[in-house]
Amino acid sequence: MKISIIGSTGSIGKNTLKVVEHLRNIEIEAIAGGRNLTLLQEQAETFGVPIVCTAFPELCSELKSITNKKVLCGIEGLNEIATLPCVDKVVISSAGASAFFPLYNALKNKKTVALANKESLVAYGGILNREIPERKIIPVDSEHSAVFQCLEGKNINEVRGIILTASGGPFRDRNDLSKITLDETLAHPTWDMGKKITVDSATLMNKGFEVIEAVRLFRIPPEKIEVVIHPQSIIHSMIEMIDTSVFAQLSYPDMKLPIQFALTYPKRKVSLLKPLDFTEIEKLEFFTPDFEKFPLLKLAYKVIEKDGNLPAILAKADEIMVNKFLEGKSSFLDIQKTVIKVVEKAPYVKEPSISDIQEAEKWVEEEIKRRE
Ligand code: MN3
Repeated sequence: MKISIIGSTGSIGKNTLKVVEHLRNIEIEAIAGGRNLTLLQEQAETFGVPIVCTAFPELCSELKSITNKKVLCGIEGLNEIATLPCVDKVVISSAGASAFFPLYNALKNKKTVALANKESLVAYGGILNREIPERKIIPVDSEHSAVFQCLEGKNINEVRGIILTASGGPFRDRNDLSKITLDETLAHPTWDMGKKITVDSATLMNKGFEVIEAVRLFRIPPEKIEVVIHPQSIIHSMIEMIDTSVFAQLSYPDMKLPIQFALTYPKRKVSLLKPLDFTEIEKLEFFTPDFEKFPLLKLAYKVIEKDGNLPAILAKADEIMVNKFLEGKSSFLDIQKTVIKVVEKAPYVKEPSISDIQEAEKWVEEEIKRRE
């Protein structure tokens, strides 16, 4: 099988390469990254990848100067990598809503996409479902991979609901969130992830996005999706059938498993994970999320209920505020305060086009600047 990877230098991208190395039967035709050109070049050498691409056009000549591979650049480069005729599967693991165009083009060209990027589904998932109803997306996000695996062989009409699990983040047991520092936030307990998603896990915004992702991926209404806090992160999500039977997918928390399943699907292969030892785990706990303390989760439900351009507005507002928090320019609580206000004030479009979504994102940028 031949694949291309958009976002090979990020956290999921690096794990994808480990899985490719382990599986042995996959050829990588192209990889794309951002600013880490040295790593991109090293990856291309190690895996014998003929085409490399940086998402930043201004880095094009620098990339050309350090590699003898074919070099592509910018959004055109990403789109080309997403639609290479010889490629069967495209892994999209870059961050941010800019992954949308490669995703859209890959699906239009009937590629199967192993998707780890959330923002593109949250912001543009409604458009994808409307315009490319037959789209083939295999989720890489661990919760959605779990649901996808549980749904195999089931009739969606016999599913009563989806139960998404959440680790609860580092502040689950903290009452006062006003003095939280960046360092505390980035010390996430169970999963090893990028910075943006680590902050989103601490605010539970990540779980809110995942509710929206589930609505998009499985075409199921939000009221059928429940979030349960499960600190051990062993159950990665569940589905409940109309007869009350519940199916769950369990493993140690390691992104290499959902990545591998997305690559080998519909087959399974021996993985790099060690088998679950239930006596070592001892206990699996479950709690109701605190919607008052983490209002962004509640907001995500409201937003997907109304849908339209609101999920895109939510995602953009959160992206900007999390970046400000990472740069030390705003507090932890500012993230939720500002995001809530921006979403409340947003001009609502019920059935947005691609340009409506882009306009909404621009509006968010300007609105947050006005508030500074
Ligand atoms: Mn997840």
